[in-house]
Amino acid sequence: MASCFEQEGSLFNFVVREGNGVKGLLDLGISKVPDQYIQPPNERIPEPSIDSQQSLQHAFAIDLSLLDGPSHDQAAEAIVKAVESVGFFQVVNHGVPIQLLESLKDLAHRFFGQPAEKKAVYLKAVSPSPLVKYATSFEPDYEKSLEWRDYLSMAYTTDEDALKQWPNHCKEAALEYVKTTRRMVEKIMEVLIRHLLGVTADDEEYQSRVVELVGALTGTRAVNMNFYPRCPNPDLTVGVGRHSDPGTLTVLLQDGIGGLYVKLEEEDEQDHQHKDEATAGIKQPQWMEVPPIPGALVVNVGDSVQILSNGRYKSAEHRVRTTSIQSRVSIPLFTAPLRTLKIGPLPQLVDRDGKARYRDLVFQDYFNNYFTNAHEGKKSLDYAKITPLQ
Ligand SMILES: O=C(O)CCC(=O)C(=O)O
Repeated sequence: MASCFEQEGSLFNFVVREGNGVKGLLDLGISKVPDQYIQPPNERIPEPSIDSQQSLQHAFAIDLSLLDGPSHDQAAEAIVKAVESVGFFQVVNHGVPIQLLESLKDLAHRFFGQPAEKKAVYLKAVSPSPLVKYATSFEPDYEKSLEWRDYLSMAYTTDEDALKQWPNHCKEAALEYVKTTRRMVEKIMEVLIRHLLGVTADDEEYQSRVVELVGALTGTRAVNMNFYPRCPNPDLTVGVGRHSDPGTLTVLLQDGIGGLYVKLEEEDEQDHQHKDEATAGIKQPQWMEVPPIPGALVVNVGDSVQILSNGRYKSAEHRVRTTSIQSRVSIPLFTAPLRTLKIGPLPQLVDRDGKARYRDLVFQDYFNNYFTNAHEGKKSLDYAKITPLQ
């Protein structure tokens, strides 16, 4: 196998430019990952230890249907607490049909199981639609080591565009996913915004403002299908490197393989007042596996929400470990602010906190900066951070 890629850049061309992806590499019968996939030691993900304490704490899922009944306040409090501490939680009774979730996972396997030439038609340089992109790793041109993942990205504009331009074999299910997740995303964001403004669900004066803000913050949507082929060296590689998402909320469907990790944030002087017992007193970064729960969806908060909340809410830093046993799929639905929206800390919070921790910026600029860097934890937020004068 090694002889296939002796020439400088030939592996990169094979995997990235010609669209064979990691799947194509594995199909060559490799028994060891090529050097280009070996991560520096500090980025490697150790084999999971049974740290029952931490995974148990977050192994439960919030019943989202409770938001519509007499237990609204308890469910809302659980959401706020999760977002103030780690920036992620899982939900059940979310309103997205379980059958749809099952079929999305099947369709992802079917898409990536196709010969490379069928997938390569969606490589960015040749894709028949600006809405559809098939790729590998994250941003290979900016990365020192490649990530062990192939993916398909489908940006949503209108139902009509989706049905015309998204790949035939998954367009209907992916569109249904966009539609059926919409209400749950709005409900969660309404809870988060009301809490920031200190208003209740029956406060009619604020209701239309909250709805309008949530609409603008979730106005951009995209569905991805991630494929992590089984990997001969999970100890040396990453499926996805440490990162937070740039947008608002991500809803993620994962299969039963496991491997998604969320970081419990390090202790940060500025953040003391917003800690809860889940993360209080933690000095070193610790990672917790997000256990697959059948029928549940994972929700995580993106950088835009951390900015808007002046740091009260945390965007979740997460990463994915590879596995040698079976290929894994996940299907995230990304929601983000409208590209033209100016985002910045809510003025009420700046008044309350006495200072803004982030500057106001147009979301498109944040997005462009995000996608011209390799994954590097929450460094993406530096673009918006106001650094105190020394
Ligand atoms: O596959 C996962 O569990 C996470 C995927 C992810 O972080 C991403 O697509 O940005």
